Amino acid sequence: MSLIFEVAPGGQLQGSLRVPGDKSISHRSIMLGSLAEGTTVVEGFLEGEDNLATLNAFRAMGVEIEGPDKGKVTIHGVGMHGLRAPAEPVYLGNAGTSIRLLAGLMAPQAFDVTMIGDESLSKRPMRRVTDPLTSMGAVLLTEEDGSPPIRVQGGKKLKGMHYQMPMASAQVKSCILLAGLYAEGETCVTEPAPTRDHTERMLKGFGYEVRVAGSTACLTGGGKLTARDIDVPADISSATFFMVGAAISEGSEVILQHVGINPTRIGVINILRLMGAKLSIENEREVGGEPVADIRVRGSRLKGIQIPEDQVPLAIDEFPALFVAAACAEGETVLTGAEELRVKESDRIQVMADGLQRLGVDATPTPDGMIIRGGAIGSGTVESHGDHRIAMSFAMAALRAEGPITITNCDNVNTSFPGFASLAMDAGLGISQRSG
Ligand code: SPQ
Repeated sequence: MSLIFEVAPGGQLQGSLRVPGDKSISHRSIMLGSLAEGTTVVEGFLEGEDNLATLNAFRAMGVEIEGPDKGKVTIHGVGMHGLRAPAEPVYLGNAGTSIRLLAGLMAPQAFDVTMIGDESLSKRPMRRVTDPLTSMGAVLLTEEDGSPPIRVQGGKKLKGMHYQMPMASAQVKSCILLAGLYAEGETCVTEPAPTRDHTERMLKGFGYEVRVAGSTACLTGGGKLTARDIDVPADISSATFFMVGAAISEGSEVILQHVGINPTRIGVINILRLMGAKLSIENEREVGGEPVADIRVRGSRLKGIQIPEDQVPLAIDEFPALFVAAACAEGETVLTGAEELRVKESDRIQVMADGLQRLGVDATPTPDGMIIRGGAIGSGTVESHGDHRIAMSFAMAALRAEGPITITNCDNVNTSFPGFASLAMDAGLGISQRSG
């Protein structure tokens, strides 16, 4: 039995909404809070399954963590060397961020750890982190094809290095920097394009010196983290479903409250604006080292565009929803330079192309992107392949569909957006859930 979304066609989105906390920042708050000296209180923590997996991993390594209770988590940090060997393999569910960042943190520990995940995580590539960690002196074993489990052998001394990342990945960058906290000397990571910088910002917030110059971030191992309180903004990746939903449906108007608008995450805003969306950023402010704003979106006629490649890493998780926007736009939208989409929770190029075609949309997958010609969206059943972002994107497509859309295998929406269906229903989406 799995969760199925049934979404009635048409309608509008209205209202002032607050989507749950940022998934990337919530993961990092548990990791750094656990290793800090002192007590870290986190507000706005995302109580999604991915973040709970991270939280449980640190509990299993001896960290006392209270909550979550309505987004509040209190972490009693154990210091850089206070973690204890977990009694069992650490289960990280669907969370790519968790396993990859933890690989960096586990590699220098004194004990062995095995990290496992669900069916989707067990297929995702880990060499992107195990190869550079091995160069630093770590010993990590994966399956022959580089997929999890990751078995980390403890007791290794790491040496700092300068790593030139072959792909734009915040997870790889963060993994190496976190390992660098324990390494001898300096660890630097140079990225080929800007990626989300929550790790660097949060490390600085915990009092750790991170030197950023251009595309390179460096730190020196052997320091300590000092506890501090964290206010997690609403996740722009979750807000995206409502931004796209409002933009594609005439008469809609939504305000997304308190959304994180870190410049390394705002590709979706830039791309929707290029497509002609009526979108304004209001009440900009800074909360705990991260920029935050309210985002107002009104329904409008969108036009197809060539998506600038420099926006790709800044909108990497937003493409399933942006493909739906492209299907509703006038003319052709072309995405290139986004081959990373093929190694997410699902192959997001193929799975979105299959679903859109199923609904009668002219969508052609390419090795590194997609070509979509906007037009009518039909009706039918689409398979989410257990990918939360695919499920929520097709739910929003129903706003412009000619008939109902059924989406199968939606349980994993809870990994990043618990309460999605009820918030969407309150905003006006004709969504219901059943198991089948
Ligand atoms: O954690 P996970 O499963 O990898 O989650 C995803 C998502 O869609 O929620 C990717 F599938 O987000 C990643 C994102 O794509 C979260 C992330 C981070 O917090 O550092 C970075 C991005 O991944 P990458 O591989 O580009 O570094």
